[in-house]
Amino acid sequence: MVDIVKQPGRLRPAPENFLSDEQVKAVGSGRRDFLRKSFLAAGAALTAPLAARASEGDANILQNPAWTTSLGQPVAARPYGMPSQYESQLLRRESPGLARVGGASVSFAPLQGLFGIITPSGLHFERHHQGWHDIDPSKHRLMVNGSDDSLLKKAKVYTLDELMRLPSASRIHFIECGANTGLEWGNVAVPTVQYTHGMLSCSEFTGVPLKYLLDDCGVDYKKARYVLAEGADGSSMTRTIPMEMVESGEVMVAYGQNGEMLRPENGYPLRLVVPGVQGVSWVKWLRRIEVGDQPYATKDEAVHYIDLLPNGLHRQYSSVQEAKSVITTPSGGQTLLDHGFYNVSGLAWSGRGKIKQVDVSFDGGINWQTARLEGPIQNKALTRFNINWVWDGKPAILQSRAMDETGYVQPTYGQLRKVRGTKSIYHNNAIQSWKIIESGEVSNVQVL
Ligand SMILES: Nc1nc2c(c(=O)[nH]1)N[C@H]1C(S)=C(S)[C@@H](COP(=O)(O)O)O[C@H]1N2
Ligand SMILES: [Mo]
Repeated sequence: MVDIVKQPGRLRPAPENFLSDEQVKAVGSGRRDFLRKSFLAAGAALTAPLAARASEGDANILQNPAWTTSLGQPVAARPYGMPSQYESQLLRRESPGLARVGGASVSFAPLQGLFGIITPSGLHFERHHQGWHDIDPSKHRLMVNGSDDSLLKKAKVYTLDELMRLPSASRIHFIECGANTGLEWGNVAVPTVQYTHGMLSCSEFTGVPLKYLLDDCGVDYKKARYVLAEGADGSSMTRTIPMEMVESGEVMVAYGQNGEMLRPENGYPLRLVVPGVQGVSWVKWLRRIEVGDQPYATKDEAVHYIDLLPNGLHRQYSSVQEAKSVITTPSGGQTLLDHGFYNVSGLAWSGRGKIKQVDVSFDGGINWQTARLEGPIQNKALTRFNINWVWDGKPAILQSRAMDETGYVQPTYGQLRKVRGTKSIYHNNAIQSWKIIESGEVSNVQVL
């Protein structure tokens, strides 16, 4: 066992782990030199000898700060709780240059600052094709109909109150945009895990299994093999979902997220939850479900969310997110301040079920060690892994490799590109590498 007390490692703490607005702009314009310089400047301030820093710590414990001798704030000061003011840099951030219009944009979750598997609702990533709305739930309706009347007995329109009276289920699932890590297909594009993997979140969702509503409308499952989900926003977001997924009971019409109603940015008051499937199918502000006898090939299925293969053909309806993982601590943009012990931590997930094993390499994929998985391990949910590491101060390359319960193993960039080429945008699940140099700086690199 590693002696943690004798070999304490330290990461540069938040908020310095996060990019300033200037740094974000510099990244957007491709100016990597700006980043490097500012991290070096910040590093210089931290070179005080260890002993000096330790005695500072000792002195602090002898002090009597104001909060030990004064009255605190009243319980009613915050009817809705907020994070500490000292955590104000932990924010979802937009990707400059990725979308020109604020409404049709993406914000990335700050994975480098999150623990466990649940994404706080206020830090859930966002992807809107036409901006978000705060819809009055009393005016919102969900219609279930057929593309042809013979596919069901009776089309129905539900109010939110009606839906909330029906038998409900609560389940923890990840949602990942199909374009997550999309910028990295060709080469290293962005510096931090927030931007490489931050179109990923995990919540406990509560709602009605869609199967229940289809049964209620008397759907003929022999003929109706697909459903089309439609959102109420201006993006005409529509996605085909195969009926087997609905029949499994996993697809939900959700109104709850992490114990409260969905946030407006995430589809309040109703969103479809399609476990394991790419985010675009999780239609927000859900207003209509149509059952049909064939896939719909809508604009978001025929033009977008397809994968260009090396032979010039496109993959379509490639919707299940294959096993993937990433080390979140330490990760790009962070700095290791000391040699010694570190808890290396990350996330693994698979759209095909549970995570079975995560292996971690500290030498760019030559040797692998099995990480600890934090249980209970759930179906199609993020799984937190941790592994002990003692940094000896030499350059290292950290990688994680997930395996799911089907036996599928997350590929290297070399393996993935052999099959998929480099021209895709979507569905990049390659092994991520973080390089650590002698100064302790961590950066994004690609290892084939
Ligand atoms: N109605 C509607 N649903 C939508 C979208 C949208 O723009 N409109 N964006 C989709 C995409 S591409 C993704 S990745 C997820 C993002 O969900 P989130 O914003 O809750 O993270 O919602 C999906 N559902
Ligand atoms: Mo997406």
